[in-house]
Amino acid sequence: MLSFDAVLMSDAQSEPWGGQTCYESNPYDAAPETGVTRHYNFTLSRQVINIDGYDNLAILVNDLFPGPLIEANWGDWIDVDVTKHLDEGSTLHWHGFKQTGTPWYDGSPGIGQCPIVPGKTLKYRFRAEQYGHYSAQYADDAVGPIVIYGPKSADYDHDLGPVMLSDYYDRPYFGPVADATGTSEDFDVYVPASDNNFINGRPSYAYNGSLTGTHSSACDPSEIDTGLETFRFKSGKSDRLRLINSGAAAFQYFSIDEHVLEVIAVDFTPIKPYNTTVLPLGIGQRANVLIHGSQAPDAAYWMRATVGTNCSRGSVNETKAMVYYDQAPQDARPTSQPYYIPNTWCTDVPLDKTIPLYPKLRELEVPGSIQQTCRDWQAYSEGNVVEQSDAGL
Ligand SMILES: [Cu+2]
Repeated sequence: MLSFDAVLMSDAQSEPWGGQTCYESNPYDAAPETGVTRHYNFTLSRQVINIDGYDNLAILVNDLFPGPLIEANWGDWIDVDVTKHLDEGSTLHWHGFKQTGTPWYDGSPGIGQCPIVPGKTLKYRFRAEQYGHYSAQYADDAVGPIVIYGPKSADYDHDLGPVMLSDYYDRPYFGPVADATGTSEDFDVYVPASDNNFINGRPSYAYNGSLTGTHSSACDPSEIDTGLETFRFKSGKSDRLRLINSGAAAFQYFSIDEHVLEVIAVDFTPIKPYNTTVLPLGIGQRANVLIHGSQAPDAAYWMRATVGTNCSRGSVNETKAMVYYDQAPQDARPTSQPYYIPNTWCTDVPLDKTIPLYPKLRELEVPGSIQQTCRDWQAYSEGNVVEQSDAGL
């Protein structure tokens, strides 16, 4: 079963961008005027969910975890009516969107907007200026995928949709956020320890029973057999996966045993395709990969999201999903072995591997590789205290 069956809205193939291509049109500022608005209704509420054996008072969008998929074509407008049934200050952030002309809808509380009033609705309205995929983010599990369809940069047979890799916390965000932004120099304090790791909101390790409260070290999670996220490949066909690190703190390495990943886009930029077996993704990063179904029709493999433990901490450092070819028996548990994962200091893919297809983007100056070293947001060495009732923008 796929978590996001709705991927590929019915008119995604109408290609309203006309003859524009990834090679000749700037993916940053050439969005077509489609005249189309995609409308969504989101309701935020706190509810107890139990995904991995622990009761967790989570914030959900429309009672779903992960939240619902948003889909649009490049150039469309997206309207989201967000109704908040929560007593705490909250907004929704649409990660990856430029918000040209609509900075107040970026969803940063105290900066771009005041928090939504409890019981009230705020209409966010912004344009799909770029194409690719993104996530709407909020701590405490209110997170969902966004897919914007645009000119194709590579041929493939099926779009399997979003694959969200995410750390998970069986406790409210207040504690981990306080630890991460505090003054401690202790790695075991300022790097919050996650309780689990998920692929599309599904664990492959769980705690035993229906537990509440603080984890004790005596209670270790163990591997489970049911409820794992599952993907179906076809022998001889190629599939597109839209990877998103939608987590709060954990650096992820994505891999599928015995399969090469052809990377065709990173974040919102189509690139010259390159091959790899293990793909690193920092928080909020996205990548489009093609899998060429090179294995036998009855084969099954593990897909893995492995946490980079040199910069992230957690009780579960690897989560698996199942990949079945079309004739593989559904009850067969894969026995494949992982690729070696170079657990270095959580660095990005070297920039000489990610060459944009649109030539002008190659001329931009880039500040070297990205490292997860930033702990809090500072301007001129001063911390920033946000006044929620007086948004700065
Ligand atoms: Cu963002």
